[in-house]
Amino acid sequence: MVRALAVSALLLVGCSDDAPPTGGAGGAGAGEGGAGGSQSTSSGGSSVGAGGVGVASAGGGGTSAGGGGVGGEAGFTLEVHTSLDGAVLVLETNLPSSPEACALVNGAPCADADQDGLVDAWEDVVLDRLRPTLVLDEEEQLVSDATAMTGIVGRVAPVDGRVHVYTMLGYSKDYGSCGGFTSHNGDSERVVVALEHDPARGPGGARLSAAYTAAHEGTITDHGRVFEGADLAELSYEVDPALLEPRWVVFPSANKHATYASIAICEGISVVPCFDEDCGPDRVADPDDFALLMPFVNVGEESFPFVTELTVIGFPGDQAWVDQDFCGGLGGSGCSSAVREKLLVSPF
Ligand SMILES: [Ca+2]
Ligand SMILES: [Ca+2]
Ligand SMILES: [Ca+2]
Repeated sequence: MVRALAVSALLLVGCSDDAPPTGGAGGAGAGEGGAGGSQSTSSGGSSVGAGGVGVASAGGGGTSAGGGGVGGEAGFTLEVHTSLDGAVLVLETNLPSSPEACALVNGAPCADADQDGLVDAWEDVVLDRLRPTLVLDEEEQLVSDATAMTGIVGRVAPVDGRVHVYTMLGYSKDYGSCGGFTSHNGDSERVVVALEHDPARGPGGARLSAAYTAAHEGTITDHGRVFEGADLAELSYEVDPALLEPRWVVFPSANKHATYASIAICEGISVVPCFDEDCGPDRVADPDDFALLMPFVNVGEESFPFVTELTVIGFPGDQAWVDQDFCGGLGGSGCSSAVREKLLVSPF
């Protein structure tokens, strides 16, 4: 059953930074979850998965590290905020992204267990705050499928002078189109963002530099898109109801889960009749029931993984770093593309 995130009315956030001080508590809680250390962080994020909605997931993670669990050391209080600078999402945090800078901050969690040159707790903050909320179509079957599982397999790594944030959007099933045609176990979709360091936002500050939404990736009907420069203004944001700060929103097509940056882009795509794309909850009593913030797990890097097998995020038998089809924890054949390629292939 989908745990719907209570998203109040998809408020478009127009202006820059208005970060409410109280919202910070939620943010910090989330972040501290991440700060708990690489391993626990990852599982913290995912265990949330079992329990509840993404935002809760953040908080859930927080419990592991919360209350000074951050290495058990006093003297560092994680601060995390998101805001919009014009049309560009920015992340502000006092946790440095580089282990060298982090080592100079008393009490900060600086482990880099996946050895990619980024503080693991910072990677978790990024996944927590920059992963998108999914706004589903009113005909999306997973909303009423009590057996449905969803979860994000995440990787954060330096690539070509920027930081890439890979989020494999995992669904236990692709329900197919045209009455179940092309349905299969496991659905591995993704979005990817590239970040640039933004020192004005603190030692871990970052701003969105590019975003990619995958839609039928690698097929003849591939409608994936890269947003960069002025096109970043086409992305959609909501006020996260738990954090009261902006969060990215994307729109998966009904039952196939191709991911679009806006309803207009989704519904502007027509392939062939009956295979066209529908996005967004139209004519429903409560749109909040169709907002989904998936729990996440940071799987580290291929050479130094935090997680390999994906039971922790609800997909037993599936693998993060093996070149095998993703079956959404259900097994079978004719499933979806390997998670590994969703984490390693740059769309930029
Ligand atoms: Ca790292
Ligand atoms: Ca990493
Ligand atoms: Ca799909």
